[in-house]
Amino acid sequence: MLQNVQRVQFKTLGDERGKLIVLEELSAQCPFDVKRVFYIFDTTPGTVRGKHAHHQMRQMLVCISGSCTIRCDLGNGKVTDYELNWPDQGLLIEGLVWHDMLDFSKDAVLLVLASEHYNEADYIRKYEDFTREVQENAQRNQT
Ligand code: T46
Repeated sequence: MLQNVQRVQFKTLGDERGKLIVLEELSAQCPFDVKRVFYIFDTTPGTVRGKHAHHQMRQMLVCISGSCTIRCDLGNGKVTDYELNWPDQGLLIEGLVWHDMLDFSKDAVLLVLASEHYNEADYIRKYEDFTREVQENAQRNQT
């Protein structure tokens, strides 16, 4: 498990009629104030999305249908792939994490709960800017 990335197992409610999962802001299921929800679906086969990090945004990713892989890179040589393939699995990404989304199944629907409204200024889209910020943070934390 990478620092800044956490798998979350959601509590499933349900009965003989089926299953139900509740994601509420500031709960154990989602520990931040949710300002935005978006979802990614009908992805072109073989495509890789993401390829960025965020300065501030916290997000919970849930593949509510099908499957996909989230590749998380901390910019210090630590890279981990997380497969999401069931609606009771969340991936909480906080802090500086370069993330790619890939290996989408045809039926994949990736739901994202976000802690901030959309703001392009929060994106780090160049990998070298990302590693520079990671190094600056590490130096700041040492002093
Ligand atoms: C992330 C991953 C997991 C908006 O106008 N508003 C929005 O809220 C979002 C999310 C996107 N857009 C526009 C910006 C682009 O012109 O939609 C277009 C596609 O966005 P993007 O290329 O950033 O999509 P992904 O799949 O690479 O990344 C998205 C989120 O943008 C990002 O925050 O962490 O999903």
